[in-house]
Amino acid sequence: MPESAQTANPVTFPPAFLWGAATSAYQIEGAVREDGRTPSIWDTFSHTPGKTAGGETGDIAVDHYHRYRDDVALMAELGLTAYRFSISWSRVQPTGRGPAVQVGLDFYRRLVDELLAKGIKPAITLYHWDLPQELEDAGGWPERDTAYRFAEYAQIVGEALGDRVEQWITLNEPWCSAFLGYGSGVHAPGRTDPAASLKAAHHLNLAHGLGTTALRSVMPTRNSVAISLNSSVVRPLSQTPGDLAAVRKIDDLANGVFHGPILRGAYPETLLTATSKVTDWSYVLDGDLRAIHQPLDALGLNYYTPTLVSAADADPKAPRADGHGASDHSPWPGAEDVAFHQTPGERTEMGWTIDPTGLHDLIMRYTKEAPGLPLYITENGAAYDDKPDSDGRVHDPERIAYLHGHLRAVRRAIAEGADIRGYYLWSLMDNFEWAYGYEKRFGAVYVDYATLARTPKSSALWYSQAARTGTLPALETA
Ligand code: IFM
Repeated sequence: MPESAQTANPVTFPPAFLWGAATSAYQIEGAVREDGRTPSIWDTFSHTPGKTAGGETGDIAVDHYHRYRDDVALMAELGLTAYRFSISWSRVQPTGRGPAVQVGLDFYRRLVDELLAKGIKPAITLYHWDLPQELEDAGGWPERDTAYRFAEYAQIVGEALGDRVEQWITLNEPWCSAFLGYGSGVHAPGRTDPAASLKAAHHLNLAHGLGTTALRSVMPTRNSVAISLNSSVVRPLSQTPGDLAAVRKIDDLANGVFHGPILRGAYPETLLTATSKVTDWSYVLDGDLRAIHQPLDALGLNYYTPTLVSAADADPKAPRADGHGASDHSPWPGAEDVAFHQTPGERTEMGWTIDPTGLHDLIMRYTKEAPGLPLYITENGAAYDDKPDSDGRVHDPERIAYLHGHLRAVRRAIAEGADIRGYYLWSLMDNFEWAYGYEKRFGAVYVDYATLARTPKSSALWYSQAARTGTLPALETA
């Protein structure tokens, strides 16, 4: 729709729609050695030479642990109505097992109280990739016991915060934990073992199921339990049978491996067949699928860009890598016959093509596949090379255009019947972007890494207006 038409037809959201922003513990907190916190796999990985850009770590990150009050005040000034953050497991349960450290839980109690006092709805993610190192030393996610440890941790946090936090997310993007962590090795713990990555995926699913049950055993029934999946929108390069088979394979490995057991109680047969040379799935024990297939209260969708694939033999020179970081090892076990392509169009600083139709398609897919399940966009956003002007302001029109396009796609899906309850912009502020270190800025708020001063970018002001009015501001006024 041209902008003039958009001004004539304002894009307005339902009154109860949540306007949020998201972060995660290791990316923002810093204070990695304070108050009894022990190393997580990301501390170990980022301190291993060559693993992150410039050897950067989350040691200080953006010092949110000490500045959380100011950060919450900033969210309130921006008019945000929701905030999604994650808990650092090793701050709460330093060895990954046994009793909780109260001082660790106290930090999150204070954060939640601050949010509630300002009328901002907290949404807790229990696991955003930072496994306590001690659990990795005991085998990590390929080890079944890690799922039981997660359930114990979920119960501890549910008991401590379930009285005041209604929205709960068990895992963030388990695909990344399993396949970037244990397959391609570009994420912590940096292992490159295709069989272990599938085993990790199963134990993450089991952790989600057992964690959901554990949370519900200690929390008021009004609370909502969800999972955030970075479900890929997989598209074929052409309509040939080979390219369509490539889509099936990647869709199973990106999506079906999680939503199969979680939403339907079964792994897709096509996934089991395609990976049969990599693993025999014998670690899926009797009762596991029942434990995983818990009714959900909502589903979180994280979306950035679509994935374009073909059969490898259609284009032998096409890359086998997919934009998830450089590695000689593939994060797609059993998919050596699939090639990945760059979707045409403008890209963000991550090299990810900007395509809001992917978000619309993703929402409509789950609207069909999980009828009646409320959806949240738990992450969406873009990295740009933002720099302050001479006046100290940070103008990021590209990010405004990105948010505008994607929020319009959300609104279109609502008009077509999708039950989307809220949107969490990734990210509230610039932060540690994993293997990319601090090079990629996803924040709506700019962070000066020398002083740690926060400055809302023009996108934050644009989003603030949307949050306050429930209507997307026109692009030209931004
Ligand atoms: O920064 C990450 C986040 O931790 C998980 N989802 C994708 C974001 C951008 O890469």
